[in-house]
Amino acid sequence: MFSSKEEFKKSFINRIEAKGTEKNLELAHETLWEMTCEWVQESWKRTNQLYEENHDKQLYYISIEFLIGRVLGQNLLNLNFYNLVKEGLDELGLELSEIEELEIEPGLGNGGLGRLAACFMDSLASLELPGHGYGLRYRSGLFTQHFVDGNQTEQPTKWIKEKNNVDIRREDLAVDIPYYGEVQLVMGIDGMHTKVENPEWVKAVPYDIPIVGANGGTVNTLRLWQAEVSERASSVGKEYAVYERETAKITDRLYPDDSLEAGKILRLKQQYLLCSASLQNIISNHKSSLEKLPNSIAIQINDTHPALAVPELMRILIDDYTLDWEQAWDITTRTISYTNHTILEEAMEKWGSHLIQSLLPRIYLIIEEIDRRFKESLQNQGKDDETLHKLSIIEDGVIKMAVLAVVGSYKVNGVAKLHTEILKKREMKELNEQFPNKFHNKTNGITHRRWLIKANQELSGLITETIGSQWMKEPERLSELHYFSQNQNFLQDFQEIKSLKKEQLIHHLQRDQNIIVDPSSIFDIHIKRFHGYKRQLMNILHIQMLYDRIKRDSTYRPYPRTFFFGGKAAPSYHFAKQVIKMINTVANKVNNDPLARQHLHVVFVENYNVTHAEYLIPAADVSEQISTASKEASGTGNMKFMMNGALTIGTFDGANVEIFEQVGQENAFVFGMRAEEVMDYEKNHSYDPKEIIESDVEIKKLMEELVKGDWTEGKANVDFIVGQLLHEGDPYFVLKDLQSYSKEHEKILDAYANPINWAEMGVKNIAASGIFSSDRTIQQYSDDVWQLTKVPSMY
Ligand code: GPU
Repeated sequence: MFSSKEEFKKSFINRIEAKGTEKNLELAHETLWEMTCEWVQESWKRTNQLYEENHDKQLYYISIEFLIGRVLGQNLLNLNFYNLVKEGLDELGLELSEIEELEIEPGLGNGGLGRLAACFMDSLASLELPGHGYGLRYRSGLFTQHFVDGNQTEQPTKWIKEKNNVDIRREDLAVDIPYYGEVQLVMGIDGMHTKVENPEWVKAVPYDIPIVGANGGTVNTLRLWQAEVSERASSVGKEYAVYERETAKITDRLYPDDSLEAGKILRLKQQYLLCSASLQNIISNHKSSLEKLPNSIAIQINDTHPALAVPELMRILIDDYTLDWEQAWDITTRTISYTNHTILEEAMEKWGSHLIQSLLPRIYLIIEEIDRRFKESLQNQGKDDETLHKLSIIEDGVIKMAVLAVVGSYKVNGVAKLHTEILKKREMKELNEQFPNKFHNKTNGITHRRWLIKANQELSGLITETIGSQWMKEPERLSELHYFSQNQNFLQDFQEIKSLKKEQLIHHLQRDQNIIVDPSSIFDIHIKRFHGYKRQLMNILHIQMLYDRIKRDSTYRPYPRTFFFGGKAAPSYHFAKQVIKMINTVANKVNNDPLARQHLHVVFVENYNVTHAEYLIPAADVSEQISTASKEASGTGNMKFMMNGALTIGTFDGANVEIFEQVGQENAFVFGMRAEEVMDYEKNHSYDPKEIIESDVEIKKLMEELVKGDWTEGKANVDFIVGQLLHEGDPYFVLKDLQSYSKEHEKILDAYANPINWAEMGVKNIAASGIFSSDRTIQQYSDDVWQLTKVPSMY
């Protein structure tokens, strides 16, 4: 450790010189990384020692995704070394930000769910709570996206390097995972036991990533499993080379395509490896007092991908530790809790029984027994067939993972108030009635350390100058800014910082993708995964409307706007890919039209990821949160924008509802259908987009142009878009909400015309955003679900 800039510089130079090679940025990165690892190491060791000595209750957060983003800068910041290192390097003629740019971010997640897990890790460590993550170490993270003729192409992202990786291999903690085999009863000294004979063993090797909390005192662990051939695999019933290949595939990539059976087996193998390896690892540390397990650990499963944790914990307790069913069930259902992240029917995981039965025969028997006992108890309570059907875990040869997760957990939560209400009143109504105290809400949050302190150091600095630094520890104190929302000097400073962040984004995009943007335009940003319900299509249709208005009406000359898009489509999600293609086509047309270009600019940021987000969000004036009401469980991008002073244009969906509640609807742009309305239309099948088209001349004209192919390139593109809007009945109510969306955009222009007023609204958003820190979310989980105790790091 060092305590001054001079010491840092000395130590840095010594190390560089000891390497004796040519000096370059790469070498500086390597050196700084090594130094950071050493600083982290000390606290990591001490944190683990403390946990062991005190027997503190530990939380384990199991998730198929952890979208952690770049690590170096965030670690330096949490260690409180960032500024010192930055200044030290400056004096040596090096730019810390350039060194940071050399890090390839590990894309171990798709979007919101994975980024939430990463924010939670940061908050747990920062609140000095004993909470760790378990995930998978995919060799290729989320694919790299490129556009070729406007179409998305996908390339594997190799993030693992030869050396200096962010994680540390722990060979000593490897465990074996059994697949296939035959279940047999064997006689032991204390009676009959179940055993799986001749399984195909795969070794799971953990790689640990230190999670550095604020001020560097607490360092928790994110443990990622990698599949490898097992030493016990000599007797596999197939050719060894085939076994080797199949094994390597297990942790090869995130969400392998599961449209075919082989892909389904692979996903199931991943899920089981994650659950079994994590639970074996957890239990090996607690085997001396298994009856007390619910007092010494809590396990949170992040959606249903890790729902096999329920039968796997049962298996370990019964088969490996000879507990009887009742005891094991009691322990399991007081240890595991579950978070639901969606009500979209197509996203609810279901597995064919035959798949689980053949790949995981013992697990299948346990699920069957859980289901049998549950059904028996329901029948004893006199439940009708309809209720039995809703509550069954196994039905018609299918296993419903969400029901398994609810039955096997002591607490179940949704991720925003509206979402939890929909779960309780509709999607999981019968389950909620059966287990009235199980369901609760935990509105998502984001770590203000990455999304404000790190991503917007200038704004953080201004906030600290204005209200002191206590807000960093207690983000709800951002409310003290409210008072300054009338202060002209403060508003001016805020505006200057916004301009600066715009310049930084422009510089970043120019370097990365050779895009040039007008810094004085309104930055209107729509970044998230591509999905029908997120309605990127509505945004681009609106841009077409604006283009038409500019062309048609010589008095319509709106203030210049740059519409940014960013996001990836799942490789097999054809409709989403067609929307991407269409946005690129529209961008081409609009950006190359000399008249329209003076008012509109469409920018599609290629390969949207955490790093791009850190540039985009602080530069935003307008945050697009326009999902079909009821479909977005929470959203978390919405919170990041708000915290950086962007104004939201959004529907009453997910956490938007709570954002509007906090900041007041007068400081946001709210439009569109309510969740109730959408769900009623869906229930009665009573929405007909043709009625909208017939009754609205502007939309009618737009549709005619679309059909003619004015806005698309290639027949497939027209067919998909028109097919969705017309023949498939516009399932996400794009046309229905289009005019109210457009009106709200006009209000944005009016508001922006008064810059001081606009800044005032932005500041009010920042002031109201503290509650959306994931520190609040994590504290609530801890109080209501996990019952963790703070372990002061004494640092
Ligand atoms: N979400 Br299910 C994902 O990112 N991936 C998933 O597989 C599922 C949900 C998202 C929700 O769509 C989003 O609304 C929410 O904010 C986020 O999870 C975190 O809860």
